[in-house]
Amino acid sequence: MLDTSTRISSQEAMDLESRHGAHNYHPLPVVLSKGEGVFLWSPEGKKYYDFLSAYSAVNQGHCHPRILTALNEQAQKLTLTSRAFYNDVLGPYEAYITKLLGYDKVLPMNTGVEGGETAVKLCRKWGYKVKGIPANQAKMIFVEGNFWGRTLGAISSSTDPSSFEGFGPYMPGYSIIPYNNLEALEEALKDPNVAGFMVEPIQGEAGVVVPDEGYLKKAYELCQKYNVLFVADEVQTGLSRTGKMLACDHEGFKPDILILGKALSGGVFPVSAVLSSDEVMLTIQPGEHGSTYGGNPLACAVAAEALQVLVDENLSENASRLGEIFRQKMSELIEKRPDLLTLVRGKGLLNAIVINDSEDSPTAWNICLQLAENGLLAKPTHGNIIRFAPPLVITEAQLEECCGIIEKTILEFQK
Ligand code: IF1
Repeated sequence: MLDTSTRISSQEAMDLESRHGAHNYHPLPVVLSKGEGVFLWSPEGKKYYDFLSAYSAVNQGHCHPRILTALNEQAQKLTLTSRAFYNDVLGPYEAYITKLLGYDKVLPMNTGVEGGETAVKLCRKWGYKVKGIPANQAKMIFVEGNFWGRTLGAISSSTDPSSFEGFGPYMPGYSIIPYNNLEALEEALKDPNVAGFMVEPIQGEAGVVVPDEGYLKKAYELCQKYNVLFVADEVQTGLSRTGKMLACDHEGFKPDILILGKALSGGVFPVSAVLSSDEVMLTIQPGEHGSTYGGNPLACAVAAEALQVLVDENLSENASRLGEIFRQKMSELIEKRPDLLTLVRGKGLLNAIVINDSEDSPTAWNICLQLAENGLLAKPTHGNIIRFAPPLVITEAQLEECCGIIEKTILEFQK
């Protein structure tokens, strides 16, 4: 067992990672040792507000007591059976989540990208067995700027060289069209071999790119018109983050296939889920898809509690209300530093500011370094964009304090 009783220093932690770990990340030089609610602490006790929320995986706040209790209680009983057998937690969880979100069935997986892969496989199976697409001819439509994970299936749809370069050859059967462009979508949908259209309601990694009001609903209606499955990747936008349980709820339609991850476990354990109708879900028969940990009792106990916390603590409403305040404050700040800031955009508590500098400038990174010094953690995405996404349990007073930290940092910042 790792001896964590004697806390190592931040420097020791970074040195150990550099020496013994793959270098597939470039983290901010911040080491974290404890998390609670909206707060994180370094080994030396420096306290931070978390404005990244592990990319929207801790919507419920770090180490939420109810979710930890669910984890600890189930962990004392049974953690994993594999799906070779039934267990007494998966069924109740499946009943709960399908009722809560209004779907016939759920296919439980572990990571967000496994959810995406599952959704693509469901589209293809449905395409062959229900739509009648000729064998191995099924197409998937994705949009420029998408990000749904790091598997070969996911990066094959990417338009970001840092995601796909050097990992070819790529998955065939993909069409990539512009985001937020209904004409391009309708043109692509005319191909009778298209099985599914996968899209993020708001593009997270691309820099919190919010499409035009009505784009999603009209895209869904076009998919219905051409008998194509609309797949919403709500791994990052889902679960109250944008001010509704699902980002698609803002436009009042239900995606044919819904992918959830991240905050589905409140940041406590990798849990993802794909939800859909019987017509779609039952195209996959026993033995045709799954995962060792998919639907394990521990994940189900944690996820059920994590979902209930969203509902009981009205986190969608909190995100919606405080998001308005945040964007208003940022707009006022932009007027004070138009040389540095261009705009703020987002929905609920998924927001970003665009820095008035080139994509490859160090400005956004340097601002984040200064924010960390001032006690607030955020990270740039795509060079000149800083995402701001605190846990949804943040109070108005805490948000005001954080806006003060961001304002102080921006007003003092010199390029
Ligand atoms: C990393 C990015 C965000 C996602 C959406 C599926 C997945 C993700 C919309 C896959 C994952 C994570 C991956 C994580 C950082 C983070 C991220 F910067 F990589 F792109 F949020 F924007 N759909 N996003 O955002 O879920 O398999 O990771 O559980 O370090 O790669 P996953």
